Amino acid sequence: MAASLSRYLVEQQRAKQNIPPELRLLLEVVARACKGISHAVNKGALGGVLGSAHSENIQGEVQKKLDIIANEVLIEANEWGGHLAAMASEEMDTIYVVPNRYPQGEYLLLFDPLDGSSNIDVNVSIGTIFSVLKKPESSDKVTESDFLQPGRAQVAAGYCVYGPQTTLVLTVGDGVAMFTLDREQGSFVLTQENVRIPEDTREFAINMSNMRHWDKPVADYIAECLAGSSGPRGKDFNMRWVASMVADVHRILTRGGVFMYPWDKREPDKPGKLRLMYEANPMGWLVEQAGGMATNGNQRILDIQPTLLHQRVSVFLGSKNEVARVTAMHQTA
Ligand code: AHM
Ligand code: MG
Repeated sequence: MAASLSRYLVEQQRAKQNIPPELRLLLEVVARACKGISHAVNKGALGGVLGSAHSENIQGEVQKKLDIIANEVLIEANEWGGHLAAMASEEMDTIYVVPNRYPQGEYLLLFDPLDGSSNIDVNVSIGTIFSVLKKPESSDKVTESDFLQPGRAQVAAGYCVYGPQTTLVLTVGDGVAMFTLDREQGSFVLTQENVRIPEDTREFAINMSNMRHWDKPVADYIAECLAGSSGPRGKDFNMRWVASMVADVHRILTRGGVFMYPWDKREPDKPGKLRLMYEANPMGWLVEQAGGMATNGNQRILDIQPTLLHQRVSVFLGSKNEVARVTAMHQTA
């Protein structure tokens, strides 16, 4: 019988000692919350969950009802177990410290409860992204600055994509594993281990409507790809853009590709659209764990020292040789 997520976590701990019981509990709770979110997403109009919540998050983005529901599901599932000290979310201005009535654990959980919000109402894949850090030992009372650790300090990261299948993708620093939700059993079943991203690809993902706002290295790189077999690359490229990072990254983990959300001139003061702590860091680590590469054009994403919880970042990730190429083009620019 295929292994459940629980069995995978227990066996990983037995073999590698990399998933202590509190972390296992945390990951099982996150998976359970994702099951609940998957259920709400699946109900759609029948559950009355579509449409706008008529509120804004700290990034000034209008929240959808499901953004808020997913955020609440994750908080309620995680606050009482004793495994967490605090949580942070795209949908909350500041950190959520575990209330006094519950014991405090040593982990910090960050998430984008429902990534790809513009796709919720149109029935296109969306997902939950999460990142797990250890609370610094020096810290007594947990504060926002405890979260400001570079991505390489993550102890677990993953996402759950709500698409034709609901798939949970996880790393604890020992490769990437995928678990498909078996709705009859109500459990996540291990369906792929040792996920590897091909080093080369003929597929890129970028929002082409922003072309006129790009910086030169990005414009040059895409021009090369578009020139196809008669251009400098000597091969034709295909393009995909789901507008849900989870779905784009899931495709890249499955068959390769390069995903880009670069800085552009629309908001010159911001380093990009995507958020470092709960989007780029977990995705960057998953991609690296699968043999790919993730940079902001200048440096490895996981080496960026965060200064703000909701900090933004440029993102280039996926098949190693393409990410290396577009990154090198930034350096020679
Ligand atoms: P969100 O977290 O508010 O949903 O925004 C992040 C999403 C990513 O999933 C996706 O890659 C990107 O925004 C799409 O942006 P755009 O609509 O500019 O193409
Ligand atoms: Mg997001």
